[in-house]
Amino acid sequence: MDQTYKAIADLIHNSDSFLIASHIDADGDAVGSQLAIYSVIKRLGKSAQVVSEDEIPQAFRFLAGSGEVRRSATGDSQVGMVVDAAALDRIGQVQDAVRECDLIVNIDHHVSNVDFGDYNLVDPGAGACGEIIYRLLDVMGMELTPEEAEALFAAILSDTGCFRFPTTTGETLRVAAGLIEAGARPYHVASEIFWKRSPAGLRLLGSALSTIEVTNSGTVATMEITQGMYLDSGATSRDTEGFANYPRSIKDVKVGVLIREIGDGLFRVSLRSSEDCSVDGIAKQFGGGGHATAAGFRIEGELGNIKARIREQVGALIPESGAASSQ
Ligand SMILES: [Mn+2]
Repeated sequence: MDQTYKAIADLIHNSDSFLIASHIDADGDAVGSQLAIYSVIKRLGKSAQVVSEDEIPQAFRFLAGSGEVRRSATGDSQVGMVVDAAALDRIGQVQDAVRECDLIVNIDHHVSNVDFGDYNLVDPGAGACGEIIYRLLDVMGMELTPEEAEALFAAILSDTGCFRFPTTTGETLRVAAGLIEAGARPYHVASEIFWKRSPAGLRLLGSALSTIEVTNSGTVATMEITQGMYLDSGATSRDTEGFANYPRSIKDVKVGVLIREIGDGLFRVSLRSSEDCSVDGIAKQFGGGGHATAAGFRIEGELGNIKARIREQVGALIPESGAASSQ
């Protein structure tokens, strides 16, 4: 893997134009990794564009450069850099522009990554893609600016659930320490991501919490947000950052499910699970992806049916014997 770091570092130094992309349903790791590499490439005097098909969530708009993220690519780029995406189809329409690039660089930490790049820097042991970017920039000999350090810190903080998920390693914390020394402010990043909720967002959380249903002998909890709930609360999908952790936080629940209606009859499902229960396979079955304990997918249909299908799939995963007997 060390050689891959070196090869990508050389490629960046020797190329002129870059298209930087990440997965749809942009999250902190996607945005933070993209913005850090974007900033470094621009500092090297090269041309770069950073593209995210989906809007940058409000929680990550404090990051420097987030206003420069485009919704679609323009012109040709030599190098297509794809970060935090297990496969090219995870980046949405931007994949067409990435495929047009002379070379594709794939930097990721999903165990399900399909090595779609000409260069594949995939480390499933990394807590966040931001961790890999940190090492790459080190190999490139780049000293991070405080803004770049903060983008990577936001990536790691959000993808490790504030250093709580089992993906957090000593190396994760060493990288985080390096980022703080380079100028990242943990309190500032945490406040921007987690403590900027709107009253409307909390009203939405209140009505979402009241939809929680615990099934499968107490091991599965679902929570839902419909279009009507957005209208009633005055909140938007941007206010739902972190909501997926609530159903999973119930005692004895092994899989928490958040179902958000993102269009008429179209839903985005987020799965969160305990360490002994991998949900990435389920997300994959439904055409999505993710990690062992945090995954997601989109699905069309009727809400009741969707919940039934998810409970069935998740139920097959959880051994009944270990389940709690009551809610
Ligand atoms: Mn990630």
